[in-house]
Amino acid sequence: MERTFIAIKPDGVHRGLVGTIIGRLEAKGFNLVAMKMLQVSPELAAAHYAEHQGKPFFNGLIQFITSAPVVAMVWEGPGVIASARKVIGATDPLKAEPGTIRGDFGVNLGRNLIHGSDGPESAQREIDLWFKPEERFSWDPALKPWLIES
Ligand code: IDP
Ligand code: MG
Repeated sequence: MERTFIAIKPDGVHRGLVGTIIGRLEAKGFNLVAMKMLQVSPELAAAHYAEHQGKPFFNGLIQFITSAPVVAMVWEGPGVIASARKVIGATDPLKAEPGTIRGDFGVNLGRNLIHGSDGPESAQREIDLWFKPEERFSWDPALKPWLIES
């Protein structure tokens, strides 16, 4: 079963949207298999956003993501990597469709509330970066037969 890394960024925490955001992923039918709140170190931030090193927004992004606690999670489900990106919406909240998290709750690119892995390789890399194996859980939701046809 596929897994993806999701983080509620400092703006989502400050704005009291943690429950709403988690609720959307739960309601979709995905399965929460790891979760913690943490203050991100500059080292973790730089490793997480390594692909953006050197871009004009990089320093501001690192400053922002380390400025207050984040809620880091791993979600599991069929096709969860691409589907969670759809639930999250386009990077720029002004371009994100209504019904998506960014489309419904954001107005600014630098304050877009949530991160989601963009593919299988980044998902694996980010899960390994943020969570030790013993912090991840494998469990079958009681509703599984009603979510997934066997
Ligand atoms: P994604 O989060 O939708 O995958 P990326 O292009 O990977 O988008 O960018 C990572 C994060 O960097 C974005 O979520 C956003 O917070 C920030 N970011 C991207 N482009 C800009 C920009 O042009 N200005 C400010 N922040 C940006
Ligand atoms: Mg990205």
